[in-house]
Formats: sequence, C-alpha cells, structure tokens
Amino acid sequence: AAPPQNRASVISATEKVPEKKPRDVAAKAVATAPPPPMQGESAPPQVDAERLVPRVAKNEEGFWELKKEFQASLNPAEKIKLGAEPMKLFTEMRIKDLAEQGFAEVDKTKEGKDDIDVRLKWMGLFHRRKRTPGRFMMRLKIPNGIVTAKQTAYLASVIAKYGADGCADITTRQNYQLRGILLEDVPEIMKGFEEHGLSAIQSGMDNVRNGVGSPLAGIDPEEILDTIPYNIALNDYINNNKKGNLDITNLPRKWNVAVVGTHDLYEHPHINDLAYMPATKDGVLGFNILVGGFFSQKRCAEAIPMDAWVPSDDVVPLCKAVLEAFRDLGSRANRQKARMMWLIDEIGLEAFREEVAKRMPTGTIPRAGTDMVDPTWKRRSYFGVNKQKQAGLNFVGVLVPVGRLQADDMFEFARVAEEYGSGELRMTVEQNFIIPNVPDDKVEAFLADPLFKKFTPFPSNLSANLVSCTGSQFCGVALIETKNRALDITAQLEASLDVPTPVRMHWTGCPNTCGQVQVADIGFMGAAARDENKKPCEGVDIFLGGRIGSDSHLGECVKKGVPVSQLVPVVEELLMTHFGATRKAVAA
Ligand code: SRM
Ligand code: SF4
Repeated sequence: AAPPQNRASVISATEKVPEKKPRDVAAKAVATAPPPPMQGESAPPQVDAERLVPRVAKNEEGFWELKKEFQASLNPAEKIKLGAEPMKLFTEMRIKDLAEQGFAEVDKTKEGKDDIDVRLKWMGLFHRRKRTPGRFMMRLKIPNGIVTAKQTAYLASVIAKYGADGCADITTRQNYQLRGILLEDVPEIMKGFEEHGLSAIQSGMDNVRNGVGSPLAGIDPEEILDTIPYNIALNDYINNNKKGNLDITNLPRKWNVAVVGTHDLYEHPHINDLAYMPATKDGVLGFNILVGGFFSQKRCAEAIPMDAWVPSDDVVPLCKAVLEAFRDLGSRANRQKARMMWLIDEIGLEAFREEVAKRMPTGTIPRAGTDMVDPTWKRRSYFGVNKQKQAGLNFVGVLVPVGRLQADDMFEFARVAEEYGSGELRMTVEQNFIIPNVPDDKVEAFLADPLFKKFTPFPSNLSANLVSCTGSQFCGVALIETKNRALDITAQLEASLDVPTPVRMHWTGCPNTCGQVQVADIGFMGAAARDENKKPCEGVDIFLGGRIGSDSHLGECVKKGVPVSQLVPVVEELLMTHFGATRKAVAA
C-alpha cells in the first residue's frame, strides 16, 4: 500500500495558500471541537411564532403539500410539484403509461415535458435534453457505496444494450449513475432493479441524496465504527424500503447525509446537510450532529455543530426529525436560498435545534457528547493492498479514472470481485473502487489480473486523487467538458513534472460544484473565458487550499477565467510553488 499521507499538511506548509478563514457561517465546523457556547436548554428561541408554523400539510392521499397561504411566491420547481405529484409516477406506476406512450408522444405537451425533464427525477431519471435528447441518466441509491458483483453485472447489462450510448459513472457520493437509458425500457429496468435489490427512487430533485459512509466500514483495523448498518437503516427509512417515503419527497431542496466511521473523515462530513460524528456520552456510543453543510452557485457553507448527541439507536429518528423540520419550515421562494443552512441562518441554530428536538420521539435531544475522532490523525490512502481487521484478508483500492466505466469494465470488476474476493465492491467519493476480502494467498494473482493494467491499484500522485463531475458530455448546465480534459491535462502535467506528494485535483463543470472544487488542493471550476484573440472560449476558475479531515477548510478562488488551452503552464507553476513539484529532466 502507498504510505499514509497527510494531505492537509501538504498545503498548510506553504505560504501562498489563502488564509484559513470561515466562510459565511458564524460557527466553523471542526469535527472534534467542543460545541460552541449555546443558550441554556430551556432558553426560548427568539423567533416569531408565525415563522415556525409548518408550511406543508399531509393531503388525503398521504402526500405533503404546500398550504394555500404559502403558495404566493414560489420558484418554478415548486410550481411543477404543485401541478402534479411527482411520486405518483412511481406509486401509481404512471411511468408505465409514459413508457407505453413513448418518448416522442409524451414530449409533445407541456405536462409531458415537465414529467420528462423534472418529475421523473423523483425516480432517478434525468433526461439529458441538451446533450443526448431522448436519453436519460439513471441515478441509483447505493447506501454506503457498497454493491455486489451481481448487482454490478446486472447494471452493466443495462448499459451494454445501448452500445456507444451507454456508460456508467461512480459519483462523488459513492454511487452509480447509468447513461443512455430510453424511456420505453424503464419498466423493464425497474423489474431488474427489484430482482437485484436495487433502487433509483428519490435520488434526484427535492429528495435525500445517497447516504455516504466509510468505504472501509467493517474491514478497517483502525475504524471507530462500522457505518454500513446506519446507512442501510437511513436508506430504508428514506425510501421506505424502496416503496417510496411520501413523508419526505417534498423537501424544499436537495439534502445530503453522511455517517462518519473513520478518523480519516473519508465521508466529507463538513459538506453534508446532516453529518453524524462518532461520539460518546456517559459511556454510550452515539453521534454528535453537524448540520447545514452545502455547496451551491450562490454560497458554500461548512456544516456547523448542532450541539446535539444521539445514541446510535436514534440515528433514524434524528434524521427524520431534521428532515421534517426542514420540510415543514424551509423557504420555497428563491431556489438559490432553499438549502437547509438558509433555514438555520434565518431562524437561528438554537431555534432550529428546538424544532428538531420537538420532532424527536421524546421531544428532546441531549447536548453534544465527547467526539471520538482523533484530530491529529494522518489521512491514509486506500489504494493498493491493505490488511483488513479480519486476519488473512485484504482490501485493494483501485483507481477508476474520473469514475467513468463502460459495460465491459463493470462486467470485469464484477468478475474479479467474485474470483478473488467475496463478490463485493465498494465505491468511494473520489469515484474509485475498493475490492474487499481478498485472501492473502490470492493477492498475487489478483494483482496480475489483466484488468489492473487498465485500472491500477498503484496510481501516481496526481491521478490517484483526480475527481471530476460529469461536465458537458452529458450535463446540460456545464460550461466546459471536464472528465476527458481532467485526464488529458493530468497526463500532460505528469509528463512534465515530478510531483513528490499526492495532490488532490478536482474538476467541476459549473458553479454547482458537484466535483467539489472547494475541498480540493487545486480545484478547476468551469467558467467563461477569452482566448488570446479575445474570443470567448472554455475556461476555468482555479481554487486553492481546500482541506479535508479534521482540519477541514473550504478552498477559495485564486484565479478567474483561465482559458483551458493555457492551463497547463499555470498548473505547473502552482504545483511547483505549493506542492514541491520539479521539472522532469529533458532527455538529451
Ligand atoms: Fe450535483 C445538479 C451531477 C454530486 C451540487 N448534479 C446536478 C445535476 C443533476 C444537474 C443536471 O440536471 O444535469 C447533475 C447531473 C449531471 C449528470 O448527467 O451526471 C449533477 N452531482 C452530480 C454528480 C453525478 C457528479 C459526479 O460526477 O459525481 C454527483 C451525483 C451524486 C449522487 O450520487 O447523488 C453530484 N452535486 C454533487 C455534490 C457533491 C456532494 O454531494 O458531495 C454537490 C455539492 C454538495 C451539495 O449538494 O451541497 C452537488 N448538483 C449540485 C447542485 C447545487 C445544489 C444547490 O444547492 O444549489 C446542483 C443544481 C441543483 O440542485 O439545482 C446539482
Ligand atoms: Fe453538471 Fe455543473 Fe454538476 Fe458538473 S458541476 S455535473 S457541470 S451541474
């Protein structure tokens, strides 16, 4: 295995990186910091009682609808939701009618277009109208990023049918997305999902996203706790055991959750709307709660401590209470101000805490306990062959360049997981695979398998940490192409420089920052730029100084509008100045 790395120290050792300063939240989320001073348990929150009146109510069919008095100024997505309940595509199987009518027919009317472009996202179906009209991306939910070889092979068979139009991605929330899907095939795919224990419902729009956990859960000799049971329990609640949870399908906005199980903080707690941090209270195992982390075009905020602790048995009730407080009270006017942190800001952290406590089964939540995360921990690399906590077994981290997979690749990963491991695969938020449970006596054969010529377990310092969002190949809001460009530019940098330390480079095609440039050592965000002839061209804003782990800190933009054609020398300079890179000797 590669030696342990301390990526935080890589950048903090340099001077030119932006000063560490909290962004637009008063309290900075340091996972292990003691909770900030709060008002006493009984202090009444200073919020107008009217503001705390729930804005939604359950209708006769069991769906949560905006009350009439709150329907005055709504963003367009809220209007579409009011127009027709998106979840009925699933609960009443309206999807079957759409599939029977066929894409062209459905697409003729405004209602049909709204189904295609918006409502189907409740079922994880994202129509790619701008880039591949008529074809859908299908986003699954893979709690904790753990899949079986059989599930992977099945998903491979789905995209294989679409030839060059089909492929898959591992996402930045350790999840699968499939591409090339045709509307007409969806009922059949859903049948296959059911047979394979898979689901795509409630994975898009105003729903909870894939629950992130430790990719080493249950196999890591150094772990604090195994996050898998928690993420499975959360997911079972969130989609009601794949039957759809009508209580939380009309949130004001998307919502992210993570459960932390390692000192390494592989789970990125600071950028989730809700994060569970392992903590004890009076000797009982449980979690301290962080809330409100999110990225968006207008604002990026790190999660803040809610000064709350739940025993491990209350993970689901707490999630339910937070989601219901958000559902009931969140603003639905300006979509750019609808994420949960805006609600926390508006009513104040203590009032938000009260609203969550009110919705707990006991009506209260204990104050924060003692954090179990070691703040001095050096984040470990998961690449290569690593000993598991189970004697005689190993997990192997393998690079999947920018998370892109073709059907054949997936069949092959399924094969090696069965042949050398236990038939399990794990995905990481850096868009890679970990194959667990490889016995000592199979490691050599595993490493010699031809698949690992294409997908190396021993990546270089730059490619090991390369992350990229979808970009303009499929994403309609992208300002630039990302995945291929990230690979191409990284290859050029590796050809010209020796880079002595891992550098985490992230690419994202637009300010939505799905590729999380703010957590990267160096981040590239798609932006408008002008070339040397002043002509508009694809460019990037460059971010520096993102830190992950206990010393988490969001990176900041240091250079704007750099044309991608001029990027290589600019990044070479950054790598040499901040990360100790040196130019390779030119062969005589
Ligand atoms: Fe994202 C929207 C892709 C992780 C912030 N995201 C989109 C859409 C659906 C836009 C669209 O309709 O085309 C993208 C689909 C493109 C496609 O065809 O794949 C998209 N987001 C992705 C993925 C696939 C990026 C990747 O290549 O890995 C990730 C899927 C995760 C998953 O499995 O569910 C993905 N998106 C993220 C993250 C990272 C994270 O969660 O850690 C963020 C920032 C964190 C956050 O949300 O707080 C993120 N995506 C957004 C936003 C901005 C949210 C906001 O509050 O404004 C949008 C736009 C929106 O929701 O309106 C967005
Ligand atoms: Fe699309 Fe922008 Fe997200 Fe990239 S960051 S996937 S371009 S929405």
